[in-house]
Amino acid sequence: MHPVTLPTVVWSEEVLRHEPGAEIWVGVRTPGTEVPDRARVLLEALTRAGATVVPAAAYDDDVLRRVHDPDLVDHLANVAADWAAGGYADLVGQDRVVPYVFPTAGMLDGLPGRVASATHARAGQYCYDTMSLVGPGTWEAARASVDVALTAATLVSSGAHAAYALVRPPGHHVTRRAYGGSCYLNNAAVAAQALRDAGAGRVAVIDVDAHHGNGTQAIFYARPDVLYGSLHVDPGAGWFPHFVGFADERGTGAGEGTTYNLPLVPGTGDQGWLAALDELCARVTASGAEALVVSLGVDAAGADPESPLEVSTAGFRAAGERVAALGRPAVLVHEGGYDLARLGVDTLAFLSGF
Ligand code: SP5
Ligand code: ZN
Repeated sequence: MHPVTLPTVVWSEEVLRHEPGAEIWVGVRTPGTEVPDRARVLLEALTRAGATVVPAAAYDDDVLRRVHDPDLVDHLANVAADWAAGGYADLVGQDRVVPYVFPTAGMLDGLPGRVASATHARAGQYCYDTMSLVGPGTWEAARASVDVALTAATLVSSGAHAAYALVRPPGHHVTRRAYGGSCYLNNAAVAAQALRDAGAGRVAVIDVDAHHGNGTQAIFYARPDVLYGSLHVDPGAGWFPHFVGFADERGTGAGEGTTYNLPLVPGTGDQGWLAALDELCARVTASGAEALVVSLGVDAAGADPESPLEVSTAGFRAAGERVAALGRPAVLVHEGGYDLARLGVDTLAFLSGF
């Protein structure tokens, strides 16, 4: 047996500090799925497999505040403390930040957006669902994940062929100024921007998470220098994020033609999933991208509670091989994967294949 060379793993203990506590889904409080044990499982699996683990370095907010509206960053940095100071835990029995009203385009109907004075209303200005709760450690974990992603990007920009950012909460659902989908800051988008800043002429984001990365797509939708390609369960078949991730979304303006969506029918297994990945890889090759960011979610796994795709461990390994065959340096950024029994095995399979 050959020893497998794994990408360097970048890690911070701080990612454990986000405890969503629950998700409010169609009005019902259900157990949170994006739990700290996800990161523990991943660290354990990779350590046991002999991966080199390095600590994240601290970065300033420069890249973060270019990828996101600084107002979103400030909101996330402060809202848990505002909620605590507002006494909501005692007043309403809710110690997490949960929005209840959303100033949608339809509500405002052209009027300017105002800054709500009430903390419980302000929560809906930056969050687009009820499933992404904010608690006392959410900001610390999300911000640490950005440092992990930036450290991995620096390793790759400095000559490493690959580095794996072991992050949570995940990030690919976060747009320029709105969070949701169990995500708070867009780690993959930050990594892509950092690779561009370090000199990569073109960067391709390959998103293999079971859900469409609507946030990453939105951030780069009009940009020709960062491609976004995704395979995911068809939002048109009733799956999150429901409103975005359709095949006819192809970019706009100077970014026209640099977004590729490959929605898959529920039940798609290795064969269909890998065929879609092959199509995406061909696009990436044709684009001339010099570096890659992989949004590595493994929730396409058969038993995952959050997606109806049916990818096997062998499928994840084959996917890692295909992405490696692109021959480009890659920052691998963790996204979803909620079956704790498969999360470590499937992620290790992808990374070993790579
Ligand atoms: C990063 C990522 O994989 N985000 C996925 C977010 C999708 N969440 C959709 C949730 C749909 C309802 N799930 C019910 C879970 C009950 N706890
Ligand atoms: Zn997902």
